[in-house]
Amino acid sequence: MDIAKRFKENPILKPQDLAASTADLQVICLLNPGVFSWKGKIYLLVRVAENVAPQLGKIFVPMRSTTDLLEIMELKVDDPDLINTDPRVITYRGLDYLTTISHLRLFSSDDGINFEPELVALHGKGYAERFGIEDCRVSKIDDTFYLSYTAVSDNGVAVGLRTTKDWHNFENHGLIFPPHNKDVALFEEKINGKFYALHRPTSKNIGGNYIWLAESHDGIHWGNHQCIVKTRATYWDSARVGAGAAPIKTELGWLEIYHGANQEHRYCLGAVLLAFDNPAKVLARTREPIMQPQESYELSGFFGSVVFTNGHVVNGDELTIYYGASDEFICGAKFSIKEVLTQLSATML
Ligand code: MAN
Repeated sequence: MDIAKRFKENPILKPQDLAASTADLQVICLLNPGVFSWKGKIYLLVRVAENVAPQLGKIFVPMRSTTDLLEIMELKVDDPDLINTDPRVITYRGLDYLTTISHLRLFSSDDGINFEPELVALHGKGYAERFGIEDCRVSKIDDTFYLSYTAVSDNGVAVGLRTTKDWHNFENHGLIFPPHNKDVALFEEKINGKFYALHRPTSKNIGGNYIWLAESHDGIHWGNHQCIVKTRATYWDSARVGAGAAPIKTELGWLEIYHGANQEHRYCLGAVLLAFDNPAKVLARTREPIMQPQESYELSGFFGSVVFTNGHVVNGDELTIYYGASDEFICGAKFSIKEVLTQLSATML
């Protein structure tokens, strides 16, 4: 059952609201913000996806060179070596490329609804981020913000980590999970002295797109990987599942809002509950989505029928998620944590 109370102001950010990062580019879509509250304000670290202006009969593929300069590969739509069936990704001569290049831009707000741009912009750096950086989770552990994001390049889809204490100086830790992996959310407190993170490796042959748990002594080097949440045949989350933002501490356990998609690439949100001192143990999982694409801005856009979250703020019982709608707009919605837990308790395993 959809129990989300969407902001009446949705969408709260649209591609037209932003200037492109350089004169050569246009902002095509805004997606999947990381979220945190800090010094009395709410911040969104928005994924900004760009490309050059479209031209009839042509496809442009933006990427960075090995020295981090912007390069555009130009293809003809009728090129026999081109497979162009997904607006997000093309295949050319057997290799996959993204149709936009993403970076991350910071916005702040006093009321959680009206957001103003800040000066911070993070771009891909180096060979593992040549196709951009995406869908950043922001977890605050002690006085450090951990930014775990999808790093895309011709080497694959991997997970990069940068840390900051002041949103001014950033330390780049390189890749913390090699390809193919994404959707990494660090728990915001240590459990029995160890860091924990959810991640989503993909296996193209045996296995699938499942949520895994990993542990670490320093938040950078990860081990003891355990597969904890799988796709469910015939359900709304039959093709892929992936973690949202950092798990939320509740009276019943760690509450994780996750995304699931079916074979038709319809993305919905669900919830799982993990045991406090052993988050590898799944206590409950919603059968139905707690949110599904239904508003016009969720049903049609750059890639329709998508609600996807990787950021939220918690205030008592009120959970405010920020989400990407149809891979184009930034929106917000509120949940009652009690209500989500009620849905979950019906499925206690
Ligand atoms: C998928 C989608 C895209 C994303 C790529 C690379 O195709 O999630 O939005 O750009 O993966 O992560």
